[in-house]
Amino acid sequence: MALDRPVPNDLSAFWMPFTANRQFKKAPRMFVGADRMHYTTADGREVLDGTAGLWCCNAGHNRPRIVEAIQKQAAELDYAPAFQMGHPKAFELATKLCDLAPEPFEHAFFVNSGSEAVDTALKIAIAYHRARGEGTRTRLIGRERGYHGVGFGGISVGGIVNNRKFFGNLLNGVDHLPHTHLPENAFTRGQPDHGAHLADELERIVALHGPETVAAVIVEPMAGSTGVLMPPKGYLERLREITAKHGILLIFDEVITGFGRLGSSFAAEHFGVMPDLITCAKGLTNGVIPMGAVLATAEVHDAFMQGPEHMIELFHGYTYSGNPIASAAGLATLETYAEDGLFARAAELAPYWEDALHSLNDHPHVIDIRNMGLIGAIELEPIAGEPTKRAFSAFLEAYESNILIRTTGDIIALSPPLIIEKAHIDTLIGTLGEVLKRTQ
Ligand code: PXG
Repeated sequence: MALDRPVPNDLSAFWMPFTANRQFKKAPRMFVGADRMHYTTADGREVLDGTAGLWCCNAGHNRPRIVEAIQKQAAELDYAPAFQMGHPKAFELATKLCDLAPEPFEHAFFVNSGSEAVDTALKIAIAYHRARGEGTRTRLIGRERGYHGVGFGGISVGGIVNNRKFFGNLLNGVDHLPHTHLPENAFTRGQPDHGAHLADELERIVALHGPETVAAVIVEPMAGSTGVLMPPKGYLERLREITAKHGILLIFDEVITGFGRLGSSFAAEHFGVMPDLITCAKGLTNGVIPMGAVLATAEVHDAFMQGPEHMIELFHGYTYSGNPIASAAGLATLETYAEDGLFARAAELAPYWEDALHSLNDHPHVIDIRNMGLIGAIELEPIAGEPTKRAFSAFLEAYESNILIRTTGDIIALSPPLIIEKAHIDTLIGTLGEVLKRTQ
């Protein structure tokens, strides 16, 4: 079906994010429509979405409830000032979000992206200690290979080298735990057996600086962008134990793992480990309108609620925090998840997904396959001296074969909308298998 939508012939003005601009503009890959599990390309092909956009369209595309909510809200109240004023839907969404989140999370601070959620959480952590009279706790600890967006806070605690090395000195007072990618865990289904001991490095870092200087530890409970690394069994529990022992806040960055990806509302619930702050975004509005949130426990929130009542308690916020149209999209998204039972559906489909993925274990260049919930990763042996090239070729070949996959380094990451059917899984994995056979 050729769509009657012109594609501009001058692509030079748009400086594209995280994209090989010159390569793209020579051979553009344009989406012009989307519905449920498929994108429509400018040349009229239907492409099966193996990545939920960028890990965000968990309910699939063009969901009527969300579309209508946005249209209605735009006509009813387009924008309301975010500071010292309110509108009902932001409060309603905060309540629904906290109801959905595990029990200790009672408050939501709205932002517009995962990056903003991370910087907000880091600031809340530092200000929390200060509010409690522990102003020496300013140090932040992230992890090698961690991805926490692209703000200066996020890249400072993050551990992806290319996202850091071009940008100067970053925040000071930041340390990193070792990453958890161990070769002995290759081809593990679900959580790997080896690696809980890597959390003990936290003791060493804390001892080096003194616990009274450490504000927070931030990790992705399941590391997504670096190529999908599951937490080793016992690892998150150990991080929680050590942080609690030393009065350090634990932040789970759930920008990817929130909203059903692992078969539960949040990874905190899935793993049964409760942090003090959770960051989320993406699936909060099904990716349709930019929005994120930091979820806080009553203990963290209440530490700020002191001093004269006319005083602002936290000097932080964004023009678009809790934007009415984003709030309407968020509410409609949470309703869609509930109505379709999508989190339970992800859990139910996970074993089928796992078997399908691991059926690729004998394909050329495959050196590891990992999975959990409706997430999967296939790691390829890099071409000697040309890292990332093999996976990127597979990505281009996959796109030509009508499936959308995502690559990072030489790892293929898959994270389909949670509405995926078994037949779609067969097509996605079957086509990917053919692509791998053709990839040099
Ligand atoms: N934290 C985590 C854990 C993320 O995965 C962010 C923060 C930043 O979110 P924003 O909304 O500022 O982009 C992310 C974003 C990929 C991919 O293919 C992952 C992200 C974004 C784009 C691509 O792995 N994660």
